[in-house]
Amino acid sequence: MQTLTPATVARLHTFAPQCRMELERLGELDKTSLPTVAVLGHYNHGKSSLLNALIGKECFAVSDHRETRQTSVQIHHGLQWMDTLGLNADVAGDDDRCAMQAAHHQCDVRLFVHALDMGELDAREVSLLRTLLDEQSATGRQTLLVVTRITNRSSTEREQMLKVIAQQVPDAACIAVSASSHQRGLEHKRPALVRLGNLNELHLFIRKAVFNVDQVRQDERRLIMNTLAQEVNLKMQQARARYQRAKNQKQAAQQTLRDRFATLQHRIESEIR
Ligand SMILES: Nc1nc2c(ncn2[C@@H]2O[C@H](COP(=O)(O)OP(=O)(O)OP(=O)(O)O)[C@@H](O)[C@H]2O)c(=O)[nH]1
Ligand SMILES: [Mg+2]
Repeated sequence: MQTLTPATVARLHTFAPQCRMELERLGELDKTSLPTVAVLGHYNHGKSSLLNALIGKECFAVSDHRETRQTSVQIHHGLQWMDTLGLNADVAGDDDRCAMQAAHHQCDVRLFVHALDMGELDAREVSLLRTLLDEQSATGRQTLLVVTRITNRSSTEREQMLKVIAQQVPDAACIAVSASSHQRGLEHKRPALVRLGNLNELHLFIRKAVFNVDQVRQDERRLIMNTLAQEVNLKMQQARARYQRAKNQKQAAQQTLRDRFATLQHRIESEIR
């Protein structure tokens, strides 16, 4: 597979700064890393709890207030599990940019986490999900909406709210889970509680998505290389057009000078005669 040298990448950053996102993603794709599954979403919605339940170990800190302050990665079961900073907590700061950068550049499967007891998705969540789903259509990189904390509501309320959410993002695949029911069910050996947690369905989704990661990465790489090639071609065409214009102007100026010289020569000759 053709890879770009660091010098070429540096030149492309200067030559086509609008392709910064593509170049950064390409840098990640060129590192042959394990498939990466990331959680993303508003702060305190249960992202870290969900990862702990998926891994089966308390690897990420959980609390009932804003907790995760930096992107962190744990390797388990042959995958990289990435916890990101909660969105909307640090409006003036850099948290949202860091979380979105991680989601865009560093991971293969995105789990967009929303707590059911917070009601329907807000406008920001809808907009972020749409961005990720549009990107999924273009590249094949998977995004799943994971609605968590489902047992904090009655089953009727739960069904109603899930319907509303499905209408907000009709094209999103969605799985409803309860990380805490899953964990408590395992702790107290209660299979029905584990089933209510519904983590098995989520594991299945992740397994399928990860199975396709190599192919998706190759397709994504090809897509980015095509975009870069198109950008370089466009810049070359623009440079050629500028060169041609400058050449034409130079020829026109030379012709004007030649004409003036001929007129002057003619006048001098007639004055001498
Ligand atoms: N009832 C219930 N509570 C949950 C569940 N998942 C998480 N919680 C609680 O929700 C709160 C937030 O959980 P975290 O996992 O720390 O949330 P987070 O999204 O990682 O938060 P930040 O790191 O601040 O972005 C904690 O009090 C958890 O115990 C769940 O499935 N059910
Ligand atoms: Mg967290």
